[in-house]
Amino acid sequence: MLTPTPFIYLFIYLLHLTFFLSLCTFSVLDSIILFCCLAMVFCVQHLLDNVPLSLGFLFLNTLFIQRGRHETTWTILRKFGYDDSLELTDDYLYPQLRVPLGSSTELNHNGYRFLQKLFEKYDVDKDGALSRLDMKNFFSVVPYMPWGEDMFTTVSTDENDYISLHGYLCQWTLTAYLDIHRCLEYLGYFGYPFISEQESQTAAVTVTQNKLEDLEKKQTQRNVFLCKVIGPRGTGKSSFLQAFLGKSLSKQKSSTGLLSYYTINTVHVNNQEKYLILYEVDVDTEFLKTSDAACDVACLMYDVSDPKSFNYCASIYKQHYMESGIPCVFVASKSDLTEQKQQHGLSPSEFCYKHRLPPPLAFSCSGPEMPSTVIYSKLALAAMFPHLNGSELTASSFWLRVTLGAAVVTLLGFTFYRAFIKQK
Ligand SMILES: Nc1nc2c(ncn2[C@@H]2O[C@H](COP(=O)(O)OP(=O)(O)O)[C@@H](O)[C@H]2O)c(=O)[nH]1
Ligand SMILES: [Mg+2]
Repeated sequence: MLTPTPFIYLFIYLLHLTFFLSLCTFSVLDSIILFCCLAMVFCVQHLLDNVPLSLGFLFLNTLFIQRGRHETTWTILRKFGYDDSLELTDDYLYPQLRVPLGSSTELNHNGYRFLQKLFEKYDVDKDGALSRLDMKNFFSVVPYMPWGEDMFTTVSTDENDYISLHGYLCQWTLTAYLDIHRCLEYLGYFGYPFISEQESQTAAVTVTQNKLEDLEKKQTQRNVFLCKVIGPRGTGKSSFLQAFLGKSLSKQKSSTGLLSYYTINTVHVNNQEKYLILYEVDVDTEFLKTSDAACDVACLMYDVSDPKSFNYCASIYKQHYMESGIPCVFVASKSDLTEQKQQHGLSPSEFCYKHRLPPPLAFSCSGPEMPSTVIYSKLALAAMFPHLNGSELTASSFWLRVTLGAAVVTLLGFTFYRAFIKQK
């Protein structure tokens, strides 16, 4: 057996390199290259027992792939006895990422840039949307389709019901927030580390600071917030979620797709664009554990035309949110209908006043026009600044006015006093 020295390794790799760099520009010669490549690999492997050739071998195949000659790499692999069922290693697909309790996961600039480039690559007709066929091609490198039919009611779509770039980025944001390990796996299948020249998929992700630290500092760097929309069945929660995607009630009724429990879109808060996730919760089916209440803002929804509905919201608030520190916003849905007196002892406004909550926000999506987005921005605002609940905001502006008034009175008093002294 030959004892290889570092010089021999270098010589072999240089030989590989020179050979391929000089020939691979001639695409017709691919088969000759392949033949020589295999011959060389076999010969050298035969000569040098256990010599680690994987680096050179990978380099050659990377060259082929980069030049769009994928079939050559497949031919090489088949020559070595592999079939179509190649699997990536778990180490590669599932890189370690620690997400401490109280932190969340978001895609960062690297991640969005990579995903946008992928979108542009698969948007063959360049119409700014992925058709069903584009989507199928897009996910052909993943062993299973990660997003189901409900994706079309989770994010905004264009007039053909195709996924727009905005909707696509929203869907990725949701995946990164809800299941980061799944998200890293997909990024792995799409070749993120190689294409973006990063060590692993984790470079596309940011783990946010603990929420408690945000609360202490009264500010946050987060870009994605979760809002639970809670209320009895029939209140209009699903409609509220779909209205967030810009669909009025009549438009919602004309679409037949499977309704998602999640929707995600962007909102503007203090001139910043943030992602807001809405998650629908039926009070009668969920809320078995305290952890079910966890979110960045709770939207407690009652139906103005149903006298019993506010009772449910009030009891959920008292049981799960009153002491939680989670900001709560009451929403009076179906405000286009005649308001009925709620059976609860206090009226919704009195209840909110008593608990130092902002007064209920009226909402309706029954009109033909696109539903207003104001209410969603208010929810995101409450999520971003949990320490400023509505009543505190009102209170602070009240104290601001008192302070300003006192300052003006003092100034006037001082001016009169000076004038009086001068006259004397
Ligand atoms: N008039 C009116 N009806 C609404 C409005 N929003 C939803 N609905 C209707 O209320 C019913 C229940 O709505 P849905 O969103 O399914 O309630 P969920 O069970 O809380 O998800 C449906 O028939 C909707 O058409 C609204 O703003 N105005
Ligand atoms: Mg529903």
